Amino acid sequence: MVRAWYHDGADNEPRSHPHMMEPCQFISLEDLKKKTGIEYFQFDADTVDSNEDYQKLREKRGYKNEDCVELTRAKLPNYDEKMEIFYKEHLHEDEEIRFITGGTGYFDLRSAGSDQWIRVEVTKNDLLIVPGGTYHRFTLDANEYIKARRLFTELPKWTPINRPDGDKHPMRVQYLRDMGADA
Ligand code: KMT
Ligand code: NI
Repeated sequence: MVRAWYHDGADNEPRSHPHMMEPCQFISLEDLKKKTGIEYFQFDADTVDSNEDYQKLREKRGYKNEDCVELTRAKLPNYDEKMEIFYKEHLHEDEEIRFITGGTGYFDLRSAGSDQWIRVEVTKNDLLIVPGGTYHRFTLDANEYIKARRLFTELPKWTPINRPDGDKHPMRVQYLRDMGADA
């Protein structure tokens, strides 16, 4: 089940720590959407290929293709290097769609209005859509394991554009405009 909270802002290691504030300030899914534009869905990962709603979502949004990643030291070549890249604050031109089929991890998303980090804990069955232009980063938690499907339209376009290079990107400008005063 997905949960979200304001990150305590401490950038010291370990990044895999939950980094909740004291007391923890949780954020509802509704507020998460208002502040970051994130969309959230839940599907049973074990039966997803025969799930009509999942197929409809794929069709409606034009996600024709998907692949699968398993992030864990033993299986991923250049593990440390890849983890560094995922954890650098960045944005993409396209949406980043991740469906978690096993394990756990954290997506950190910048609130569009206040620029605070919001930490989203993902577990099996969570599907997140991070809009193009959203500054974000990803880390594994202390379990150091996640398995996810990555959905995309025609070709995967996950080139990370790090901050501040993304500030002037047309998708960033558009994203901030779309988020408007609500964020
Ligand atoms: C990304 O692009 O940040 C990732 O693929 C992170 C891991 S997927 C759960
Ligand atoms: Ni990304």
